[in-house]
Amino acid sequence: IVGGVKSTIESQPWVASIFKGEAFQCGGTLITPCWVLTAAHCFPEGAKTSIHRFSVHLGKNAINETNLRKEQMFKVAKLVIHEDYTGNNYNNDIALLQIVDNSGQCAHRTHSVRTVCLPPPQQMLPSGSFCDIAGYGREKNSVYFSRFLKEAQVKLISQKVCQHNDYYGAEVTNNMFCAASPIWTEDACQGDSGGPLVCEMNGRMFLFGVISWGHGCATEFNPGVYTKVTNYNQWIAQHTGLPSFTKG
Ligand code: 4AZ
Repeated sequence: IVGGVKSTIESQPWVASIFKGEAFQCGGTLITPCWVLTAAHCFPEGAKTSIHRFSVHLGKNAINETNLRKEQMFKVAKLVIHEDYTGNNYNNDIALLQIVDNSGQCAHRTHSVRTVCLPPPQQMLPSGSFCDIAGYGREKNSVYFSRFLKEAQVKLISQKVCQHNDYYGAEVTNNMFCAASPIWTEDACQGDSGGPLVCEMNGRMFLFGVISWGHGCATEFNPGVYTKVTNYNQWIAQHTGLPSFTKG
């Protein structure tokens, strides 16, 4: 996350971190005790053959620190990459991980681990709404990843503006939306992908976006691009067994 502030996992308790072996790979979001939503592009070349190499950590404040009293760790029981994901333009950049711990359990709710709500199908907030992004990714266009979880506020940009030629034109499909800070100082960056964009609605936090891509980080006229979660209620329901409309 570029800009923003150091966060704590207690204020974004749905944030998951995905590791491949020892290497931090991507963010994710806990949507049910057994399922984490993330980005398809976190799993190049399918990765289906190597799911045993992945692990998912919940309740983590710092990427290179393990606090066993707070943290919950899982292996990946199942990886579902969207069947229409296209790597050349990141269309349908969404994937699900089914998590299970060594004793066969899913996540249990604590102060540092809890599920986020999913918004109803096709529900979209008006452009100009402020939402939060969170992750352990790069802090600027430098080589450094953040040691701690960070969060930042970004403003939703209308589809019309983001698909304008001054912005991303046709690179942004209707399965994506854009968000940026008004003065281009806060943004998601490399290492944040797969993580959440959450917005408050009626006093609850809802997952509207999966951090997906963008040209650079926090650069003028290059907003962050997010997978539009509300286009995938059916797909999520089908693979997780969640009812397709959850009241939250
Ligand atoms: C990435 O490489 C990435 N500024 C994620 C988000 C953004 C750029 C790059 C948005 O994972």
